[in-house]
Amino acid sequence: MKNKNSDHVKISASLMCVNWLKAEEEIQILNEENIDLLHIDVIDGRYAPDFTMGTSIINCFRDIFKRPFDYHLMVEEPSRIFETFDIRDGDSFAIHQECCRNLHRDLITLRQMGAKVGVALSPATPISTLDYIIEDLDHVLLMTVNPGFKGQALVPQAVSKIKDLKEYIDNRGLDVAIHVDGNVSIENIPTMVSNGGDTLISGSSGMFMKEMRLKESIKIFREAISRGINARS
Ligand code: S6P
Ligand code: MG
Repeated sequence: MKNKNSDHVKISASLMCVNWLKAEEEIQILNEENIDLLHIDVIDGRYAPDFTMGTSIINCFRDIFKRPFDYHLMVEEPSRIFETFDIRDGDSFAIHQECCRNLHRDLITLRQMGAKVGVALSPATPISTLDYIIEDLDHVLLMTVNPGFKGQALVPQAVSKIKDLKEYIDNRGLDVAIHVDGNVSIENIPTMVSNGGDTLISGSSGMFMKEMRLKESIKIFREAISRGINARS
């Protein structure tokens, strides 16, 4: 049986939410604190508003962060840019269901390039769009805000969607992890975890907060995860 909720909920820290004026220092803290993954948002200004980082920026952090990269491509037809990434052992990519005319082919291509693969769903995209593809995935990235900016308000119905997705995966006896991305705040974390989140994307609302030191917010973030694990049935 797969997707048994384990007691280790992973944290994937969002690079676009670090304080860019002291980015290296903050990444070193993520290493010291054993943060599992670095979440790399790539936005094309078409599928989602704004632009984030290209590989000249992303690759600056390649050797600083000591663990795998967790790419999230909010890009129309992302296969156009797969070749630009320096894919290393353990790296994963989530590509949007809404952006790929040949989703299965794109996932196979990424796998052949050595990456683990996931599909991202925007809040309004139904779970049923994963029919016939779920068996091929390592993870599903559920967005709990609309793709684009940091610091957005939660889309509340996307939190119950985590529970529905967990049931969907368990009913099929699969081992596909659930990643939760968007407004992962201290207040929202326990429900996101008890509903079945396996990896949380930590951004501006739960980890990179102006008024709190990073080490302190990581501690509080982990305590909120523990409350969520304890609340699992
Ligand atoms: C949003 C992107 C996210 C953000 C993160 C922001 O399009 O996919 O990964 O970086 O969610 O976090 P927060 O806490 O500001 O919502
Ligand atoms: Mg993201």
